[in-house]
Amino acid sequence: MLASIILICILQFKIIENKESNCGCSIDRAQKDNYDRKLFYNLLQSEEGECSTVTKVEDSEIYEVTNDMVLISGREYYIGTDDIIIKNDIEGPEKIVKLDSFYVDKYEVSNRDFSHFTKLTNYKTEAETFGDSFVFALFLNNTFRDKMKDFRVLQAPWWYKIMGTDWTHPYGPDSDILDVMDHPVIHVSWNDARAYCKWRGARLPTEAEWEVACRGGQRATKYPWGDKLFPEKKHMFVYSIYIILIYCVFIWANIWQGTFPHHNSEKDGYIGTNPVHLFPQNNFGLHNMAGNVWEWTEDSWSSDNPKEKVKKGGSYLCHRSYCYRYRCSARSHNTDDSSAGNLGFRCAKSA
Ligand SMILES: [Ca+2]
Ligand SMILES: [Ca+2]
Repeated sequence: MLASIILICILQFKIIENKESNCGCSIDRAQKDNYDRKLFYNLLQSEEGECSTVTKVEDSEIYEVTNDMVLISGREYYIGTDDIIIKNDIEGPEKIVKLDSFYVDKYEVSNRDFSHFTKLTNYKTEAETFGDSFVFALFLNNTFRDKMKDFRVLQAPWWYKIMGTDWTHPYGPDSDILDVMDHPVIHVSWNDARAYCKWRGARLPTEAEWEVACRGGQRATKYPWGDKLFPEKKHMFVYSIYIILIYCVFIWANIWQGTFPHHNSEKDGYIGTNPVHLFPQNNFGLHNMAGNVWEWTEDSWSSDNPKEKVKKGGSYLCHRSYCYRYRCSARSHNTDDSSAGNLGFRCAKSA
């Protein structure tokens, strides 16, 4: 029995091992008006070659699409919440929606799958076209961060607009994705995400579809797995004359632990993104609906501004103190051409 209990805990630990109020919620391309590209390049050149090496994915690598889709039956579902936490986000009230049957990706779209798309179509993302995207402060070295301080987002100074950042260079021009091919693709805009899904014969999920998928068939639960963030399970057994208790903590999602934005304790094992197949699946078999990366949906935030698109699920930068949005009913938005290091997507398809 002791061996069984230890095995349970080891398996849970393996899951963890293997496996933001603004957390990137307001950054958008509209801020490019204040962006001094000449200054950026002068600063970059003064780095004595640092951040100047461009590493690309080898052309010879051809990847298969590895995402699977899960069928969710059409019927009436509850979405939204009466337990509203962020009022300005219009999280509630709870309401009934009637959905037709649809498929949704089991995983967030990975770098591997997105690279398959770009190799076959020569698709160029908006971050590649604009020539920049937003990188979180902790992923820049101190010297470079200091030089780039004028390129911070005013309302969220932990975001830096860095030239040469795109999905293959997620942390600036000297970074690459060779070791993170199974992590979610980031620095992709709503338009990029739509193009990818269309290529696969799919589409982005509507907000209602995404939220139903997140809840895994449950009603009014905060998270894809229930109401408690990281549930504990107690195992008791008798060894010799002793009664021994072992506590195993179930970690379900990659969010921010510690004090945002300066200290991340990495209790869940990750300071940045995690591989798309890690952390437990919900009742529908879907991984990382909460946390890891925000996910684009098809819907506009409001009819007044159709360019603002709804994103769901929160990210590895979300902390309860600042961006308690890793809940199924939580929502935020960005313009359709925005990209950032914590924003990805998954596809859906009508059944
Ligand atoms: Ca984390
Ligand atoms: Ca996610």
